[in-house]
Amino acid sequence: MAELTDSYYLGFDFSTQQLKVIAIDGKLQVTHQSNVQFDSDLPEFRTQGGVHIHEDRVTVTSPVLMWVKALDILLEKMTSAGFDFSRVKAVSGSGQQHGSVYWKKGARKTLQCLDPGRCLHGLLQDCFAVQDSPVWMDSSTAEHCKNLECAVGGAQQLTDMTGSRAYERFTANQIAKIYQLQQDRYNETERISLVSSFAASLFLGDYAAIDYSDGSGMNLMDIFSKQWSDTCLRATAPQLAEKLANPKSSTTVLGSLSPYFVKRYGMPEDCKVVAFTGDNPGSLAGMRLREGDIAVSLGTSDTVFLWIKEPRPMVEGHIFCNPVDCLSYMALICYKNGSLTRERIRNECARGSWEDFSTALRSSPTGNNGNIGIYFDAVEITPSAVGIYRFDQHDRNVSAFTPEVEIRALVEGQFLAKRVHAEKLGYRIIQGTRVLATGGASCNKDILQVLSDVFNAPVFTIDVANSACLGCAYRAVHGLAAEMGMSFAEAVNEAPGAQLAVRPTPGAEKVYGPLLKRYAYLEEKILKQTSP
Ligand code: XUL
Repeated sequence: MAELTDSYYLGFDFSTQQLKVIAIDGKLQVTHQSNVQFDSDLPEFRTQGGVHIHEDRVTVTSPVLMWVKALDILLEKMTSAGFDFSRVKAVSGSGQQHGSVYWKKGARKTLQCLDPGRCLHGLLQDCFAVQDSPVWMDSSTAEHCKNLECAVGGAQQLTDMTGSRAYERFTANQIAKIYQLQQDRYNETERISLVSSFAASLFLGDYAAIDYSDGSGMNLMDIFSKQWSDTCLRATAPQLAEKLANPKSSTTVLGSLSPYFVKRYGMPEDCKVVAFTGDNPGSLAGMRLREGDIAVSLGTSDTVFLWIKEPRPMVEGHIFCNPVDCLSYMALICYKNGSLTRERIRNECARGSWEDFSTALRSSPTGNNGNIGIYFDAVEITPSAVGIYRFDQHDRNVSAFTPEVEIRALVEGQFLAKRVHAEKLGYRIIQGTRVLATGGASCNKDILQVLSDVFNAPVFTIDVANSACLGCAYRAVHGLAAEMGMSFAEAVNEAPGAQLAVRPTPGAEKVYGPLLKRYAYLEEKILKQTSP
């Protein structure tokens, strides 16, 4: 027992606006947390929200040295707070997905012999060929996306192989842009890292491999063979395979910690570095999603995370390799019309009151007497469409619903869409499936009841503040356990669980079965009518 509470595991999260750390002990209890805010703690880099939005409005970058300096500050803060580094058994972490870091020729040597008397920021000043790293908010690479899709035979072909069609923020397209516009910098580059593998490299004192899960967000990796696709590499930039090196499983122990941290912070020599991954994969670990589970985050935008065994990549949505089980996959689906649309309908149909909104849900029948509504106030991501569409039980267009019908149509429509899209990607509800709900609207039981009824599964709520960071502390624990053959679920079994919120209403399945089919049909119909 003493061994369990005596050991610490660290999870770092290099996110867009801040660097965070969570320490847990061997009983998976959080013992320490800290963070560094880029804008306020590092004002010299003049970022807003951790990024620089360039004059063209579409180029978005972050200074790579800001991330390095943030790590110096965070570790100093932990020292001042009395954190006992000597007990740390393993570290892991996550980074905002898709962003890329360009290490200059010779940087590997520098990483391998860091002087513990100096800060990382000073030591790594000259290690980057590109100072301003492109990040996920960048949308300047439309032309490179077209080229990449063309090179592999189209959007669906690229999706079939890499799990996603070409996206502007995805790393291949960012690398292609750097090669095209800054060829000298590209040629000076010895290694290209993702934000996650860059951060792991700092701890390892050597270049860290890109992990399969974050590597799936690049439009470069074949998610089935887990190797770089030659066609994608060639279409992106020359000599790319050697600049990326081979990806590795997300649960890999990459090696022992760099002597720099042993000497400077008193961390143990045998402390291990477990592969870092993307923040969304990190969150899946933090939520402890299991096979058959679905997590629904109901925020400004709605996001769905799925655990999938046999994925069917579609041009809408992303399939990534699963960060905690290398035989599985995870899918991510993003919706733009989330809370803002729910608030608009609440304002228009429930006098701005969530209570009245809930009353309307409780007093209207499951299945809304066959009425279906599709509400895309802003151009939706999944699917790409805009406008408000209402249908009666015979699929006839209607121009308005009563307020009560409108409220239920919105909530049912949003959840029917999520189930239809999830199943298109290969998701299946199985015995024991849980729906994990998070985000603002997850505190409304009447909304959760509809969610539970549409998925015919119990809904649990979880606190996901810092889920990526916590998930990576769990992954640090699992990295060591995996070497002894233990699964992630077994390794983190003792962690605090999710709270049961609601169970499906008996009979709901019968009502929603036909509605799911109709929703899929009606969405297709809208897309056909509105596509140019
Ligand atoms: C996912 C994505 C964002 C970033 C944010 O595809 O682009 O969620 O990972 O950190």
